[in-house]
Amino acid sequence: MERRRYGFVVVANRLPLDRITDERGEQHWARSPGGLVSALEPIARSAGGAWVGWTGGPDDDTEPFEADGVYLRTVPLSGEEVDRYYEGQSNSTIWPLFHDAVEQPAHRREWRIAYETVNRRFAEATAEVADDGATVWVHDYQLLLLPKLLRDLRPDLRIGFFLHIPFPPVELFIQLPRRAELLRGLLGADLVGFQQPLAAQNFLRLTAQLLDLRPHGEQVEYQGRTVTARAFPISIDVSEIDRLAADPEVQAEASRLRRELGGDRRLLLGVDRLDYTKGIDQRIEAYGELLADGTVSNDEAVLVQVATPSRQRVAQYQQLRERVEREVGRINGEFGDVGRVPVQYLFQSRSREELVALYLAADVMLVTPLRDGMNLVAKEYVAARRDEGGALVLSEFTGAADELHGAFLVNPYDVEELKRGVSAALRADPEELTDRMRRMREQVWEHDVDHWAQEFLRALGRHPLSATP
Ligand code: ADQ
Repeated sequence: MERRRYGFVVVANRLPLDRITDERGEQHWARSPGGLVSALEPIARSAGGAWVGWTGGPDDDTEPFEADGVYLRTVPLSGEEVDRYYEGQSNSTIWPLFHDAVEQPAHRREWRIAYETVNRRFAEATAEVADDGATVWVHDYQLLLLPKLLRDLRPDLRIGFFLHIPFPPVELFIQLPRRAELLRGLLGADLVGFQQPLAAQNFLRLTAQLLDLRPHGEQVEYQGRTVTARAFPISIDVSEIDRLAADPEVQAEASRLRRELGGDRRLLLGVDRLDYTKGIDQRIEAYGELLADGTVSNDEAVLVQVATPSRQRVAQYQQLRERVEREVGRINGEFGDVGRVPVQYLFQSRSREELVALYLAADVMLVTPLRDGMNLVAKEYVAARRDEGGALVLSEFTGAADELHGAFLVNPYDVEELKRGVSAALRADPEELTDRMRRMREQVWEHDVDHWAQEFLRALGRHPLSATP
C-alpha cells in the first residue's frame, strides 16, 4: 500500500495530543494546552501536514492516526529509552547545562547512546512521511541531532529547527561530551532559530571554535550549504488569553479568589512548572525576608505560588520540591495566623480559566527564573490584564526581559534586589503601573505566537533549497 506523504511536517518530542482518561475510565485524546500547539496545529492542518512525536507513555504502540486533519506519526519509546533519552540525556544533561548549569549536569554514556538512537528513529519516521522538497520544522533540545540525521536521509528537504530553551555560552557548551557532534546535528538545518540574539551568537561562535567555520553575520557556510542562525522570540496566543480574561465567569472567579484570600490583602502570584531554573525557592526565601524585616506583613499581603508537578522521577526535582515545601512550612509557621497564612502553595496544575482568574486577581506577578529561554507566564499575565492593572516583577535572565520593558527587572540571584523589586512593585503609584502595563500590552499584542510562527516559516521559505533531490 502506498503511504501518503506530506508537504509540511512538525517534529517534536511530544505529539500535540494528550491521552486523557475520563470518569468512566475510557481513554481518549485531547489537544495539549499551550501556545506552541495552538500556533502550529492550525498551520499543520491548513497545509494538510503531519506531526511526528511521542505519545508520552513508555512502550506505547499506538499506530499513527489522523486527528483534526493532521496526520500524527507516533514514535514509540521503550521504558528504558524514556529513562535514558528523555529523563537522562535530555533532562539531566542538556537541560541543566543549557540553563547555565544552575544544577549540576550529569553525563552518562548510555544516555548519550539512547539519545542518538531515539533521534535516529525520529529522523527515519520523518523521512518516511515528508514529501519531496517538504518543509520540516523540528523543535527543541530533545532533538538536537535530528536535523543532520534527517538531511543524510533526505537532502531534498527544507529543514528548520527552533530551540525553546537558552543556548549556552561557549565555555559551558564545550563541557559536553561529543559536543562537535551536537553542533553538526544542528547544522543539518537550513535555519536555526533561538529565543534571543545572544543565543544565536553563541551558536555561531561555537561553529568557529569547534569546527573551524567562518561565520559572517548571522550565516555560516557548512558543507556547501548556508545555515542561518537568528532569534525568533516566541509568544502566546494573545486572543485566547484575552477572551478568557473577558469571560464573566473567569472574572467572577477572580473576585472570589481575592475575597477568599483575604479581601484587602495585596496578592502576589507565582505560576511555574516546579523546575529549579524558575527560581521558586529564591523567590519564596526573599518573601520570607520581607516578612521578617517588616517590609510586608501577613495582614497586608499574601503570596500564592502555583507549581505544576514536573519531571518527578528526576532526583533534582524531588529535592527542589522538598526545599520549597520546607521553606513554605517554615514561613507559614513563623509568620502565619490561624486561618491566614502568608504563603499559599499549590503543587498542582490548573486549567487555563483558573490561571487567567489568578492573573486577574494578582496585584504583583513574580516571574523570577535564574534562566529561562522566554517565559510565557510573563506574557500571559500581561495579555490577561485588559484593565491595565497589576505589576510584573521579571528576572533579567529570561528571554521575555528583552521585550517587556515595563516590568520591574531584577537579578534573582541578588536577594536584596529581588526584595527591592517586589516592594517597588507593591508601592508604585497606580499611574506609573498603568503606564508600564500599557507599554507591555502593546508589545504582546503586536507579537503573538502566530506572528512568531509566520516569521520563522517565512525566513525558512526564503532559504534556497540546498540540494537537488
Ligand atoms: P516552560 O519551561 O514550560 O517552557 P513557560 O514558558 O513559562 O515555561 O511555559 C509554561 C506554560 O505552562 C505556560 O503556558 C503556563 O501557563 C503553563 N503553566 C505553568 N504553570 C502552570 C500550572 N500550575 N497550571 C497550568 N498551567 C501552567 C519552555 C521554555 C520557556 C519557553 C517555552 C516556549 O523553558 O523558556 O518560553 O518553552 O518556548
